[in-house]
Amino acid sequence: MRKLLVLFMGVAIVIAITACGSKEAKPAETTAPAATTQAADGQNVALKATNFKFDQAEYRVKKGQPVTITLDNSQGVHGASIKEFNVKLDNSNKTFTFTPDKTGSFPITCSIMCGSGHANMKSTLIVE
Ligand SMILES: [Cu+2]
Repeated sequence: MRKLLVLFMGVAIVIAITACGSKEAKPAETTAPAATTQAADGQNVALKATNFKFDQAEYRVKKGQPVTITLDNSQGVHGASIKEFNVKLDNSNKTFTFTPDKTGSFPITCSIMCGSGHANMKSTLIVE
């Protein structure tokens, strides 16, 4: 009876090791091309957020070229949203790359209820 138990445990250990092994082989997915490679021939917009504003009233980019937009919360906890281009940034998702396919002025708003100045926390993305 004892031998059977030892054998069973041995099998369990082997299964555990092979299961772990297959997990470790995976992280290749996370090493997808970094945003910096796209930034080389693209445009960068850095939104610096404080209580209760973004550091610029407007940010200008060009149509048809990739834009990497980044949120930097230097004071408080804010989010940034540009509905037109499905941009939704916050502390757990600080950067996003998209290619604006139209020109115009698009509102950038704070997407997190951050306090008394939240409603006034607005800026504009201008696509030229
Ligand atoms: Cu807010």
